[in-house]
Amino acid sequence: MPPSTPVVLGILNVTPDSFSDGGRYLDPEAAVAHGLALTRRGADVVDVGGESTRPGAVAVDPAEEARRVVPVIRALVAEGVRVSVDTRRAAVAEEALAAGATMVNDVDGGADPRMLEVAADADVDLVLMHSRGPAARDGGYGDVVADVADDLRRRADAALAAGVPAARLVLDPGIGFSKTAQQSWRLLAHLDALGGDGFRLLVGVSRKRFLADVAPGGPEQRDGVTAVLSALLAERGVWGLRVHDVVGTRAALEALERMRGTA
Ligand code: PMM
Repeated sequence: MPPSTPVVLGILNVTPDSFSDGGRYLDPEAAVAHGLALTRRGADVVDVGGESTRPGAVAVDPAEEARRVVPVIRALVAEGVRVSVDTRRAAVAEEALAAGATMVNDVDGGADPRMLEVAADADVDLVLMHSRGPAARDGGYGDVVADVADDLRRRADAALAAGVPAARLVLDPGIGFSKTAQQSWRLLAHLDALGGDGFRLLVGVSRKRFLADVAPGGPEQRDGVTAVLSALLAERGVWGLRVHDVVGTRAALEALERMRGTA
């Protein structure tokens, strides 16, 4: 049987400085409108973040991060939208969950000492993303695939020990985070090495700089290759895709279904 169609997470950055949509949705009304638009276009989940992870971004105070995301999450949940909160702070995750989010997406892989406990207590899905520090830098790997697999396994073990059930865990290789373009491509080529323990995988390639190798131009010129990768990642059995252009990814997934003869 072919793998099932991945869950599509639409990206909503309520930040002044994210690399492709920074500043567009800092106003709560604009953010909610975009979250609803992402849902109409076919996002299964809207992933709301209040802190940019771009290289050189200024760290945001958790109170400010919560102030950005909580009203937006509350409004989207009231409209029936499934919301994930993209945060590395347990305090922000707690407030987001109280506002109705049902998934925590942590780009620090549960490094905040309280994060794993917060996710376990709330009994929600927890995405543990891999990173060894700043974006687009070499993280000092021996073999990037083996090292990322080991790091993720350790983070997953910590989450299991903190009481997060295996069925609630999602692992993410953190494409572009402390990885050169070449390392990001290598991880995509060897994703099977990461899903070996049976955990679900989420992958975020959308508009990232490593794609400039194959799609020259600005971030939005990378939507085409993002959609192509969405279909290829679906073929590899990836559980979730985190994207800006939901329309392109939906079209790619639909085309894949038809190629498989299942649509
Ligand atoms: N990438 C970004 C932010 N959050 N979360 C997960 N789980 N995986 C990712 O690859 C990821 C993420 C950076 O991209 P953005 O600035 O466009 O949100």
